[in-house]
Amino acid sequence: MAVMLKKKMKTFLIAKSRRLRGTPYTSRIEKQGVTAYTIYNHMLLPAAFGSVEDAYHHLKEHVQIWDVAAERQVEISGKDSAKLVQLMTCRDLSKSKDGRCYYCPIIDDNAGLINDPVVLRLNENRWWVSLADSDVILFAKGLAIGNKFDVKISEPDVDIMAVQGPKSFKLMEKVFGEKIVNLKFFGFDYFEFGGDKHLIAKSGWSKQGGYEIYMEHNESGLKLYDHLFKIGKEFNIRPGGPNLIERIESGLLSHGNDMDNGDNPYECGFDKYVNIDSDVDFLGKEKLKKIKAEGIKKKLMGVKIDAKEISVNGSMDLVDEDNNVIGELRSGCYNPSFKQVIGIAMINKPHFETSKSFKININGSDFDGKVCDLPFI
Ligand code: THG
Repeated sequence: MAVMLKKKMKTFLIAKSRRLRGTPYTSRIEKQGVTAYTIYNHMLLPAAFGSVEDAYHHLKEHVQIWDVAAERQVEISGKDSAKLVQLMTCRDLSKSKDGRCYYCPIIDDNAGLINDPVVLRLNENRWWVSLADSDVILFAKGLAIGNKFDVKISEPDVDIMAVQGPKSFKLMEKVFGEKIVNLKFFGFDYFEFGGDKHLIAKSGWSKQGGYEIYMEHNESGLKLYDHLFKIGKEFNIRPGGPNLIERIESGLLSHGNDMDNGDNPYECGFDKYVNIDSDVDFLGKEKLKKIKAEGIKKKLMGVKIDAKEISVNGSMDLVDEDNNVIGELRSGCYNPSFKQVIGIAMINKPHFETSKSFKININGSDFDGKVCDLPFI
């Protein structure tokens, strides 16, 4: 995942190949100074343009454009498309509306998380599932084949650029007028630029506000990318990417880091996206009822650690005063506003209560920490 690249840390080049795809924006961001990539859905995702801490302060004050083309779409269309999308998620989509986005845990028959995408209802018979990092297209195809559903499943050429930060509203208003400011959170509509209509949603993987432009027309879309940088100078615009510091303090979860197929939605605090009492049919429903009745045995919580730096790659044990493991740290970084390390950890029962203290070993030394609620702010 995104890391703070310290001088003392060894760094390595990424060997690009056909299997590890660039995006339509790659040549641009490489001119604009990208310094680190992570891999997401077999694609390059910018993780840093220099200091992640500088980018954090900038994101909270100004506006950034992010190449998040790695958030791939699975398009599901056809007569049974609504049935298939519903089968994959525990969120009740029976009252969903065209032009709306829905954050939807995708789970398997054992209620293990497979992904946590944003689902866009283009219309009743055409959906985009905007993915975190796992191969949902294969899961969807398997389910469609097994159930003999009448659907088409594809990965369309859609490459999202996100416009994030408090000044994103003024910037986008300059291009698209007042209508775009009035878009509801998680609503989307089509906006004209360069002779094409572009799907734009009020959404994004930060809590600083902004939009996501689902680019389908590369010629006008890349003109829009360049145009935003040109007219964005007065808003101190910069290229960026999902910011590790900001997304942790905002409690935005990262599939594969904070949770994976070994965790269920209740353990991840997704209760409001679980509808076991509705009559819709989805995988894992019976299992979820059982989990609900029995209660969860671990829970994602926030942690605050009295340390000035950490690099989480893998899981790190959290132990109590008797050296018993009480949970594992899954993401974490130094936060300059909290002036300590904050992170996201899976805490075992019965320890998942706020203020529970623990110790963690970082580079050979023990540090004190406390469990807290998510989000941090
Ligand atoms: N945008 C789009 N696709 C994506 C992401 C995105 N795919 C990958 C990844 N991000 C999926 N994960 C998330 C996690 C959180 C949110 C969106 C996608 C999010 N959550 C809000 C929150 O938690 O407050 C709102 C949730 C809600 O409305 O219920 O935005 O960012 N296109």
